[in-house]
Amino acid sequence: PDLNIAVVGAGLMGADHVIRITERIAGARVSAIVEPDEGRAQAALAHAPGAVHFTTLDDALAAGVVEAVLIATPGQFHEPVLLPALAAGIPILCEKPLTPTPEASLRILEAEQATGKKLIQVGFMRRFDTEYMELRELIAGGTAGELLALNCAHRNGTVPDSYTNTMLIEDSVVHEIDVVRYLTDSPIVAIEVKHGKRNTLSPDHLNEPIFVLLYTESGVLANVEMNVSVQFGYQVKTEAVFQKAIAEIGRTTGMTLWQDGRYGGVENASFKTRFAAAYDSQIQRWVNATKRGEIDGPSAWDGYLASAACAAGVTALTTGERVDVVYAERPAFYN
Ligand code: ISE
Repeated sequence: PDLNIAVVGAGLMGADHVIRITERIAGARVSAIVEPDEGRAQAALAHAPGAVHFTTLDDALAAGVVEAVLIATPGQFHEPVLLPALAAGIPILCEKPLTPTPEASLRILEAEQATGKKLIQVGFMRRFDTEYMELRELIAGGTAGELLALNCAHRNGTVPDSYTNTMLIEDSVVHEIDVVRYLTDSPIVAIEVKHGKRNTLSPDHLNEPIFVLLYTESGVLANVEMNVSVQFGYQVKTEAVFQKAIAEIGRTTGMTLWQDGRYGGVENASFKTRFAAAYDSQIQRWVNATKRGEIDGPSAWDGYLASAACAAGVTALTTGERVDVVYAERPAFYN
């Protein structure tokens, strides 16, 4: 029987996951849409046959129609949804960030440990992108020599008005914070942020692009260009510098057309298309794992580590100094 999933938050990402689960994921269906905004809820319901609309997760849980939860609200609203979902003891796929602050993430870790089971998987979907996986294997395999540095570019065409400066770190660079650790298998020990020349096409309240240095324990340094007003489209690329080689992932793919003295192709407009295959694989593997009572991807502990690094990143954003990351000790539960 299909796993009955409540999708909480039917904004950009939630609405995309509803379509994904209905059209592409095997062994699962959307049974509930939890969304306070009526218009968004109705739009999502059109892609979720048989699903019921609720305004809170508690109502959906009380109705007995939920076996798993996919949380896609903005990050600051994750904790109030995670806690009742944990209390209900059901599997959770939580979009990144787990929570914006490490203090909130630690509360989530406590609540998860109290259930006795790893119920939370965090939506760091880049770990399911085939090129990131290939690069990780190349690094671990050693055939290119030692990895020395990573040059990362993370570019959004535009961002909504609700996007703030701290979200440059907590909502966007959080992806590199997780994936650099995943690629290098080494924790991030310090972060430094520099501001570039401000893009006057940015919303007035934003000061970007920024350049973020992620120092890993292994000595590998990652440089991230974080740019959210670059207008032309959405692009996430990485160049890996090895002792004996250079590897590049994230090049725009698709048809190249030569015509009228020009050549080119179509760039992604959003993460929804750029990472579509990664999201599909992430959700399918999560659904399959729930049936074994497991998770199959980054855990709440990974989410906490990213939040702790983000806290240092937010300090670095305002001071321009190199800031050390402080981590709590890992509970045996997460070994
Ligand atoms: C957004 O929330 C995402 O998660 C995207 O993957 C990221 O590229 C974007 O910068 C974030 O705002």
